[in-house]
Amino acid sequence: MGTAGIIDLRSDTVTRPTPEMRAAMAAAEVGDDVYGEDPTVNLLEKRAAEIFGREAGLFVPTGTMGNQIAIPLLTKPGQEVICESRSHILDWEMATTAVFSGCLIRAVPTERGTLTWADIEPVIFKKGGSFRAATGLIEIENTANLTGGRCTTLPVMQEIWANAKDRGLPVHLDGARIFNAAAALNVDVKTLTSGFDTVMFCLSKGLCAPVGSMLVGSAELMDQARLYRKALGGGMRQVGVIAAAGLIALEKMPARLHEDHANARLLAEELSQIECVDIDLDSVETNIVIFRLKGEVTASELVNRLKARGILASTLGPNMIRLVTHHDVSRDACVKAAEALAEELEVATPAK
Ligand code: TLP
Repeated sequence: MGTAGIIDLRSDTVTRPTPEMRAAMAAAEVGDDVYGEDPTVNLLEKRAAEIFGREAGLFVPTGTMGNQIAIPLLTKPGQEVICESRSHILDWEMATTAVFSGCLIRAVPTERGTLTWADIEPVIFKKGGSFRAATGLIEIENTANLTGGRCTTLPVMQEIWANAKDRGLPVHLDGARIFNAAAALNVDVKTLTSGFDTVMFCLSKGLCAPVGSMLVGSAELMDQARLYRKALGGGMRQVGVIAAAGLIALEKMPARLHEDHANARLLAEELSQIECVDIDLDSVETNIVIFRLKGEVTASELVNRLKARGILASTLGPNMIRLVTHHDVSRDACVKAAEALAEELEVATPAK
């Protein structure tokens, strides 16, 4: 195990497979998935498509690959992809949209960190012409990771889908944490994603699978997606050993995500009591807590002090910290982390 006693709040990507997953992995039936012959992968793809109400699904090694396969499926080189200015596809995917799709990202800053149709409409450019490239795609991230795990609600989505359809524009979902959004909004994932052309979601974050994400959409798009996956080196052979964990992630793990959300709220509420912490409690809708330090302590200093106490957190900037709750940090561990944060920051804040 090696990490016993560590409270790892850096990300929900750190979750380890559950004992049930490990048993299923050991027992998985496998075949060569590049030939379409891995029964466990085929079942996972079928179940993902059913749960999201789609014709087909594709198992991919990472969320990044899922997004970066969807973009060229829905665009042509030389087009623009509209997304929020702190989107994962812009800041955390190695400029692959430029490299593999030949598209430019049109980043739209918003106060809340999530797009509405009112944010999107003014930046759409459909005509093409001698100067500016035409819009090819709208991309939505739900939940929005780097703005605190905020959700885009169903009515906001419905307005975007309806208007995008009128304009003939496809819409892709980076739903790395769509099950967190569904749990927080109390809407099933099928309804919450019904108007997207393609949906990517991760099995490997809060759902605890060791590896893997899914892309779902029409059978025609998924046939093409399979070719792009191969082009990117994502043909995975006897990968049923991993898909077996993915099936448990998909079927069983979403039901417990509200526990992670309650733990994030606990951390956020404790943090809001600390004088040198700036936190917007309303932004904490799911399992991500982002806050700023107002005093002299920098984010990296605080992260180092926490690390010395066995608590891991991420910096998102000189004064910004991210904590992510998940299956492998219990309520008690979150209480401990909140106490440690208060102690470190109260020591750090000069007494009045
Ligand atoms: N997010 C990771 C890091 O890359 C930042 C994290 O720790 O949160 N979309 C979203 C919204 C994501 O948060 C992530 C991963 C991805 C896509 C990419 O997934 P992977 O890591 O499987 O490529």
